[in-house]
Amino acid sequence: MKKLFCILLLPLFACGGPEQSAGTATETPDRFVERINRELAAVRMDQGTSEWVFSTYITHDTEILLSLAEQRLSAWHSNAVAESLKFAGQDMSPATARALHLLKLSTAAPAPNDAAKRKELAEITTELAGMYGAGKYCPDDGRPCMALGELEVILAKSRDYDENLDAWIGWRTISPPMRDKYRRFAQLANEGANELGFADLGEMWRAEYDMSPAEFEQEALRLYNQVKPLYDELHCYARSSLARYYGEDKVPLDAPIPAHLLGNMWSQTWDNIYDLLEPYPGVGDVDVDRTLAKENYTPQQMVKSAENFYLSLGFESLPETFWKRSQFSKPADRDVICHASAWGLDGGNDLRIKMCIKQSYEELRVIYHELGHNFYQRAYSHQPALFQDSAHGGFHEAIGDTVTLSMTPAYLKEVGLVESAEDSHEAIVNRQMQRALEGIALLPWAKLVDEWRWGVFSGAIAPGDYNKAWWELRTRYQGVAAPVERTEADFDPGAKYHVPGNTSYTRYFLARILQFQFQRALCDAAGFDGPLHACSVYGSKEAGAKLADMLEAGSSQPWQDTLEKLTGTRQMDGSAIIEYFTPLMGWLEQQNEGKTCGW
Ligand code: X8Z
Ligand code: ZN
Repeated sequence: MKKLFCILLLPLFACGGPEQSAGTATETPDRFVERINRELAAVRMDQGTSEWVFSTYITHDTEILLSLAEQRLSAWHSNAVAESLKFAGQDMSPATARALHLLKLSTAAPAPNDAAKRKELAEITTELAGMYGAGKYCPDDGRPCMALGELEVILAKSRDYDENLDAWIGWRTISPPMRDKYRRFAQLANEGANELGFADLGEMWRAEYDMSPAEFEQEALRLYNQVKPLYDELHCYARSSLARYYGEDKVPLDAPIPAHLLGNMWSQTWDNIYDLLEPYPGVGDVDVDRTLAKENYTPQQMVKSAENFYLSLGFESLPETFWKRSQFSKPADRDVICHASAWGLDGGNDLRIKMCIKQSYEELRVIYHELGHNFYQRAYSHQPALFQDSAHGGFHEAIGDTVTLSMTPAYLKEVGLVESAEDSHEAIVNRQMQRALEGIALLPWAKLVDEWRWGVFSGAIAPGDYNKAWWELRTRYQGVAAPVERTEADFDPGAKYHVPGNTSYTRYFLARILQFQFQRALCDAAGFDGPLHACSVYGSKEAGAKLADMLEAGSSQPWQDTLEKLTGTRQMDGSAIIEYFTPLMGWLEQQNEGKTCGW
């Protein structure tokens, strides 16, 4: 299946599943789609449960079991698509035509219709996912090996240039062995995409937006140009603050920022270095970490806090099985894929999250994010299997992100996560800075990850230039630079989950724009009257009903229809994010006046 919510989903299911029956010569398009929906539910169980076991217990054997399930899935998919071709040009309802279109797109790694290649592709994708999940940095100076979680803590908390550098370089020792496998993966998946009628896998990924792939590429660029001024201001301010702290020899004022100093392994979010960038030191209480530590929140309590938010909107409690089957903590005795994900197994009846929760505000927000996926999965569970998905990938990612916008100081105080909810201008600017370091910092990164993959899949980026092209994009978009020389002996894209995990990334870029549009609409529904940044829809049944309405549609209609129903517009649009950050932007422009910005 298509990779949705950070779930390593590959092609569909298998030949010979229990529910599978051959089509008849007289089968109508409607009947065919009904049958495919039935089969799909069964094949998803097979693949999904195998993937869950693998992801929560990475071993040689679970890797084999997952790879076999992926092969069954892709065989089923190839077969189903081939069968669907007999209806080409026939009269059918728009819903049936849409279902056939979605069937074709329902895999993130289409396998060629050939048993040996299917096997090779499934083995490579499973192996890559396992390499990332089990990846560790083992220093050669006698220190113990470190997993990603530990290295991330160093980057988040250490303010020592060299200590950060060691963690940053260390994590990237896991990915060079992925390079050749990734090259072969691209070859095989491209061949699969060709068989489905696409020029390459990138074009296939861009075909899921109810517009042509070329139009979508332009659309993404249009949106990026709309929000880029926000990032440029933030970058300028962050660079000068870092230069003050580390010295201009380490952080030159006219060059990209060294990538290991922004508090995050990929420089994708910068809120961990808020302490270095706080506009008005000590004003307002934004320190949720302190409360979590003081009250020693358990992972379960953190998840409950997130669930409570959704319940306040009128959603039903998560099922008992969610609490029994989810993985909240990193098991001590085995390798798992810690990267957070939300699962809607059994057609959305068996909801779970898989995380290695740490006691921090950052992680609390990830939990709110993941539950957004789960509530979406449950809301569309009544749809036929081919429509059990979000309106487009960005919608799935945007639900929990929208909810986090309601985590205003007033909300955090109400639920006891901060002590005071000051709303002076200074406190607002501080609070907005914290949010921008998360939401605005992500924008260029979220744009570039797939630009790199689109280039790889189309051949515009040759295997011999994988790393060079990666760093060109990172510098062009993010204005960051590798702190040490990188060469083609490295494979830095592989050190980010979504590349070996083959999850498309444009969804996060779109979500970061949509979440503000959604929030504006929900705040209107809640009857909120005030600046967007101050709105929390916590407790609003009206906002909840509007949200639920959108979620229930799943992917049954073009996303433009779904967006219009919630927001009144058919276009994704950056004006809400710009409106939201107005106070901070005014402040940043003042701070940056007279500075040399850009890189
Ligand atoms: O992968 C995720 C989620 C899982 S769907 C935790 N995100 C991206 C990332 O971590 O790189 C959320 C924001 C961006
Ligand atoms: Zn997500």
